[in-house]
Amino acid sequence: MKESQPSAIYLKDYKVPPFLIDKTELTFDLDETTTIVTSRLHMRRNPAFGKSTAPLILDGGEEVKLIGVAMDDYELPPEEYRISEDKLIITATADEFVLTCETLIEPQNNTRLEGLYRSSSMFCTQCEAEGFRHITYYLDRPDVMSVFTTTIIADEARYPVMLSNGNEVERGKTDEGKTVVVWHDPFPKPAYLFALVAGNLAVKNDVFITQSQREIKLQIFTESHNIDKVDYAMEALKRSMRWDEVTYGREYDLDIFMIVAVDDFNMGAMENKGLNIFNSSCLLASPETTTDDTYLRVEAIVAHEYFHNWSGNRVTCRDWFQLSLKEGFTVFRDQTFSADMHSETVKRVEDVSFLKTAQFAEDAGPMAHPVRPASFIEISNFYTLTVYEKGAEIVRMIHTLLGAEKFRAGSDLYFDRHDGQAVTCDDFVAAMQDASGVDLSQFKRWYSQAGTPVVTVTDSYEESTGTYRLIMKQHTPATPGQPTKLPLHIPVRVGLLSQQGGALSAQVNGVAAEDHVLHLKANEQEFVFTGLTSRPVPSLLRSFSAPVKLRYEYSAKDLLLLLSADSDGFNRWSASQQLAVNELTLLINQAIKGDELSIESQLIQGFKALLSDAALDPAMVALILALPSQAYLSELADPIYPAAIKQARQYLKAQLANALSADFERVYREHKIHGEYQATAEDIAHRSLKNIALSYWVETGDELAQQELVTQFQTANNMTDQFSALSIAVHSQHPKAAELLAAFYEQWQSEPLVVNKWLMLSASQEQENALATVKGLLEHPAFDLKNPNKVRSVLGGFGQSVSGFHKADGSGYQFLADQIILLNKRNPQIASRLCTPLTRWKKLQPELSVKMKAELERILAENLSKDVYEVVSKSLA
Ligand code: B3K
Ligand code: ZN
Repeated sequence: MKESQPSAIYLKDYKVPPFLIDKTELTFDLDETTTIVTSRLHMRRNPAFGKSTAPLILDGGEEVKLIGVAMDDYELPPEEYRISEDKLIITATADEFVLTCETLIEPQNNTRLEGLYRSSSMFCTQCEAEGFRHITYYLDRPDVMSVFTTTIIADEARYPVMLSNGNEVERGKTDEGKTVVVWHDPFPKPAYLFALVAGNLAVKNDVFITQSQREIKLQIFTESHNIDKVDYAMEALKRSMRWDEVTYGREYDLDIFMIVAVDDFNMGAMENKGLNIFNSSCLLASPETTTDDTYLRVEAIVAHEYFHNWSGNRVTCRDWFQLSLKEGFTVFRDQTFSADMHSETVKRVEDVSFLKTAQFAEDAGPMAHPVRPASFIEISNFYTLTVYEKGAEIVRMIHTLLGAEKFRAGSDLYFDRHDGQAVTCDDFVAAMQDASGVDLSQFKRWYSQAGTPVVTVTDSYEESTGTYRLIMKQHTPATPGQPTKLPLHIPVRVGLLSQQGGALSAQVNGVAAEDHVLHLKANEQEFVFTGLTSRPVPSLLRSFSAPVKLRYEYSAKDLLLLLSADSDGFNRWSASQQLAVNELTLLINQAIKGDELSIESQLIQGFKALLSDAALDPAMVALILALPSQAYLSELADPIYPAAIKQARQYLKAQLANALSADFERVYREHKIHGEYQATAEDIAHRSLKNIALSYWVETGDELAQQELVTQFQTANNMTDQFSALSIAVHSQHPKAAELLAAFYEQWQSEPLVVNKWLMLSASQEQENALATVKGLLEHPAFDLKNPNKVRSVLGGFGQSVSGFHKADGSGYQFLADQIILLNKRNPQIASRLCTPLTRWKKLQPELSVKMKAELERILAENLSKDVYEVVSKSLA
């Protein structure tokens, strides 16, 4: 452990910056080992700070070497400044001055992948949240917005492409024959949106004509061997640009928009102004190498980063506590975009399923925090599902409360009022409220209260008056630092069905409708429906109108009715999940007791009807057929018995497969697509149903099914079908699983993104020697500790292997802890992310819980980065 532990910073301590930087002029003399950065910062004291003689304190990184510093061209002697840890402190300054700093950095040795670093043979940057300070000394905070001019000097032969934000304004040569390129970005921006790329890159060009008839040059850059895989991303970009014009009235502002793909990247992508940088796994796509899921992910991330140009760049965050201002809103925007491009219901089911699995688990764990956190030690740890996904749910609820038209008026007001500013979540809500006249004062608590609210519903029906009553109670459990909670304003969308499944119109407060948004604001509240003639079945929380856990005692009969007849597609899925969860819970309890598993599954009847109804959307059928995941069942369980959950899922799947074997075989055959691969909603839907049907059919052990799987693997014309066949083989203990895994690697070894999928699948296998397998993968030529995608594939895959990760002797946890300790110094952000599975220790069955806790304690005894320290210490608190 370190002598002094890193300390937290608090939202309540926010102060405006004492200095502003109107203009930032940067020169990079690029070199792999030593790059010289010269900055000229046009600074002045901030009038909003009040009169002050406060010293100038610039943020830096411990590895940034200061060569010299001058104020208005007066070279400061060492006694006029000091460097304390990672800050450059200049005591005496004028009210307005130009500060020149010359610094030296070593991109080659930058393994954190923050600041300026090398990926393959190129230079690239990542500055959000606090990466810019690893390039040069600066006021590295989002409320300091500056106009950047960037000069790049490099050897043209190796770096013919040299890019930064904005427009290229000059190109020339130095006396030594190096190339000099100057970029100017007219839009003031915080340093976190700065970007630089240099490399020998291929480019795909295109154009987009905006709604006001401006021509925008579009460019996607990759290493040359990947340039044939960017067409889909380019089309997705154009669709996003058009959609933002139509849906939000937002037009692109610069004359050029560039995207660059890099292989070594800590996360998915980054919205730098005019120069987005992408993890190649989130940009490249081709039918042979990319699955349907990844196609959709590429489209969504291209859209997300593009949408940030308004929600993030033109209007940015005042401080990092407000991160959800841009992320929650932008996730909501990309979710709606994808829904518009494909199927609204399918998209909603996928998003909610993810939220309920992963964000709910975060909310129930030691890192639980509000969407607008009140404090943090390391901001990189707060790029969380809570800030992103729950943040998007908050914006969605505002949309529900205001209705589409007023929501648009609110977003127009927000963008107009705050263009060019760095603002807060309160400013966002104020714009929504001012434009709509809807009171959001209680609603705002969603930003500051952590934890998932539980809404418990009971009902009664009065035959004589045809009156139906719903009584709703809300309760938000305690979370770290927040023992008690206030009631939230929760929009609960409700419809009523007759016992035959027909939609009923009923009156609430004098308004008759088939669908009502109820405003739950008190801890307990009654809602009265009138005008009924018989007892209805309630369809509650339609479209998942609020991110809460809903408790209502549905009978299996009610759930089957909702599954077959609800007009709300989301709740049909939800009913099937609830049925499955109820049955799996019984089975899990049998498994924990060591009893023989047995159940009369009601799902058989429900699934049979689905499989025979040709009118249904195959994508929805596929989603309903997918049993609740190991991760979701773990979130619901307390304590978690991983092996019992796995056993219960396998048992139920086999029961369903055996009972409906002929239906699965038929559906598998009916949904085969003949012809060329297309990533359209329709084809994706057929493939998803076909492949889940295959997974059930294979589960029966039928030899014909096993043969079909091998044929699909060998003859598929697309990665979705080939990889589905392989995954099913691996997870169903198919006799040829090992052979197919080897063949797959052999076929795709020269495609790193496909190899990553292979690494993940190999690491996730359920087998006696799972731990030995994963250790072997770390030694495999395809593995590379420097590449975050590969680390995530192997260690993320391993986390899914119950027999490997949750090995009874704790050796799986020990292995993960070893990897975290190894990466802690090299790449703190990645190391910190890897801690997530260990943060669940308190909920694990007792024998495993102590072993997991011991590994966290072992990590805490190391000399830790802020990133890892924060997660591990909070987990043990
Ligand atoms: N804004 C970036 C995320 C940056 C993460 C920094 N640790 C990508 C995005 O959300 O669009
Ligand atoms: Zn984002």
